[in-house]
Amino acid sequence: MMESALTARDRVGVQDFVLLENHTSEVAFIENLRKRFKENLIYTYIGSVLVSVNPYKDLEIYTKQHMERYRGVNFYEVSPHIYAVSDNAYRSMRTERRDQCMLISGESGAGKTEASKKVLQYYAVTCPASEQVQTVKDRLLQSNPVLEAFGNAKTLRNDNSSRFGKYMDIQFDFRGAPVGGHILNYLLEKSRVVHQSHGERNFHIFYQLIEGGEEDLLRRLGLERNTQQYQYLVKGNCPKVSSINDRSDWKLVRKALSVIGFSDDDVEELLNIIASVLHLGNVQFGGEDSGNAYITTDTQIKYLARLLGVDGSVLKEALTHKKITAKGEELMSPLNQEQASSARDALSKAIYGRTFTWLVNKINDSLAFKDDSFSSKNASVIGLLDIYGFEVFQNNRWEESNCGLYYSIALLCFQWEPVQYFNNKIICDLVEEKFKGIISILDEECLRPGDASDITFLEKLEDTVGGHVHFLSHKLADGKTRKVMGRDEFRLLHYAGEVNYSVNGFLDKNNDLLFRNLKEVMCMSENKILTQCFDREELTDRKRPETTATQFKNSLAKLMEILMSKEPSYVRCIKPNDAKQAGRFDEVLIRHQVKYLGLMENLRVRRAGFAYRRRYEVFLQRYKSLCPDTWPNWDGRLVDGVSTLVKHLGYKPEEYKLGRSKIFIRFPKTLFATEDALEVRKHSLATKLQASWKGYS
Ligand code: AD9
Ligand code: MG
Repeated sequence: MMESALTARDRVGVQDFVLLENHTSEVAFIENLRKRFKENLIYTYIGSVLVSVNPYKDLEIYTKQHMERYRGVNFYEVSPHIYAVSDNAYRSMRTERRDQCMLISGESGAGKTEASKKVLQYYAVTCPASEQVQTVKDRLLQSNPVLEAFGNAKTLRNDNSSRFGKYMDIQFDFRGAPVGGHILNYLLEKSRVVHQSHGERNFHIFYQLIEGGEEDLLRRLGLERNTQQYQYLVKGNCPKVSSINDRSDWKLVRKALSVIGFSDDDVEELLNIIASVLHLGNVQFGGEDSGNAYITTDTQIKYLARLLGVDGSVLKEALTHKKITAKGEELMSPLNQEQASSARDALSKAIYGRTFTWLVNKINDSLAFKDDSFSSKNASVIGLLDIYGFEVFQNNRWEESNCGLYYSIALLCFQWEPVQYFNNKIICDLVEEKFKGIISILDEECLRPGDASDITFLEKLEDTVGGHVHFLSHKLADGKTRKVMGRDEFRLLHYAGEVNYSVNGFLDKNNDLLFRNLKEVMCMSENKILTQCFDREELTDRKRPETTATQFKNSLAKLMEILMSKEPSYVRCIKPNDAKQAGRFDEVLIRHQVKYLGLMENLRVRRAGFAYRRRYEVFLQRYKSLCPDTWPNWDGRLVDGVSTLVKHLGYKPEEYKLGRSKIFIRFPKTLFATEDALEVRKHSLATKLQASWKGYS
């Protein structure tokens, strides 16, 4: 009898790592993941933390029936699932009246975005609905394809990689119905608009429009149905992706835009902008003998003038000159070819980036809470955090790398969860501390006239934070050189591991330069979206706008505040292989992720002190069949029932404690034995049942 329970565990592993016999062994940890992965059991708990391994195939585990199975059921009564975590957060929100947040982490392609979509779908299906609520649910769901079209792209690691960070609040009313939502977006990877690495693509929307756009639409926009005609789409040499159907995605996105409440006018203006970016990319420059740039592609300017609603000749001049002030007079100083190309690219990035922010705002308007009888202040909230994935193995170049310094600051500063954030406080201070932190040194160098460069920035860093135990560069304290490090890089020792940063391009990227005269042209645009994106105030404001790093630091601080006010649940996503293939479990890759997701630490924390805690009713419900006094029902106080039950099971006093509403079990071994007993009982019942059935037949 005992053997059959053990055999099952041998085959499918344990569903909670806390139950692993050898809990300090990484090998045992990974072995358990492997067993489960092989059986298509992609979810496993570490206590209440959900670990998820991307199956890279459709498992039939997200049906309506599955949702029903998890609805209102306690965590441990069912097998691990993202729905169980979703339901648990929902119930805590309802019963304890505490706002919740779900922090989803993992490297690029590990399944964070898919997980957050599953959570949203779960609430959309299982939460109560009225007609009005249905509209909100539809809009919440449809915001995804739109944001993904404009903010996701095919990268080497993920065919649908999120190139922006996203935090989404779902607001619920007192009946527990979703009545609104709000999205915060972070750091769209704008550089992708003008350049893609080999094997990668620009944002999906460009391909969708060209492949799926109706004939007359393309004609109006002056576009050809051939992505290879556009400079901004050929850099990665990757027009088609086998897992993506741009044409049918176009239809989905078009429909989603309508559901969210975009008018035909909005859509038209939006597509005018998308097409303009493609035309801008095709604007080419020639060089006069003097070296000054001139535009060789007038057709593009014609389209741009019409689509953006600007004066063609003003645009032409702005693309080839920069306005300077000399002795109180404004002069147009000509740019050379290279400068003109970067001015053009800066404009494309600014247009796309700001339009993306407009899009998020517009979606927020449509998700905003509209019930007069109930204010959003009274709403309960579940927040979903899905920030794009990271890579710790590579050298991190600013923004260009998979994550960039931006992301790494995020990695530095909150390490995905508030608890670890505090542990990581030292590094946070290193980056943030007002006067000598890395960001303020960077800002200072950006503002300093004269010879400021990426290298002087690094030197300043060495002078000010060089002695910090979490900071390394090629310079050693005694003036000697650390040979293993380049002269243009520094290294930070994060909680998750060491990360090298190359300083090349830091200053430029931080300035995010868009020449003033190009801004002026955009402020004159008649495109209704762009008039909202480029505010004339910006031109009059003499104050220097905040640098990108500072902006990010501030928005991150705000996010931290939001997260800290909520009760967190954690989902840790693991990518099983780099080939995006089903059934492949690459141990080296997985071991890395177990390390930098801090899973062994999670497990250790979980097992320290009382490893296992359960509410009385849950514990009793699950194990009552193991004791004749509590089976089939216990009539008395719950605490007495639990006490009777554990005494019957032979728990020793030092093995457990009875709290106010929960039982705390010190050693997983104890629980392990109880689980086994349950398994054995189930097995013997099944055998008996089978025997009695045989008797009937
Ligand atoms: V990135 O940091 O945005 O580059 P994510 O978001 O972690 O990354 P994503 O959710 O986009 O990864 O998942 C990548 C791909 O894995 C998806 O497009 C699916 O093809 C596949 N995937 C992920 N999760 C599941 C799942 N639960 N079931 C089936 C999945 N396939
Ligand atoms: Mg993603």
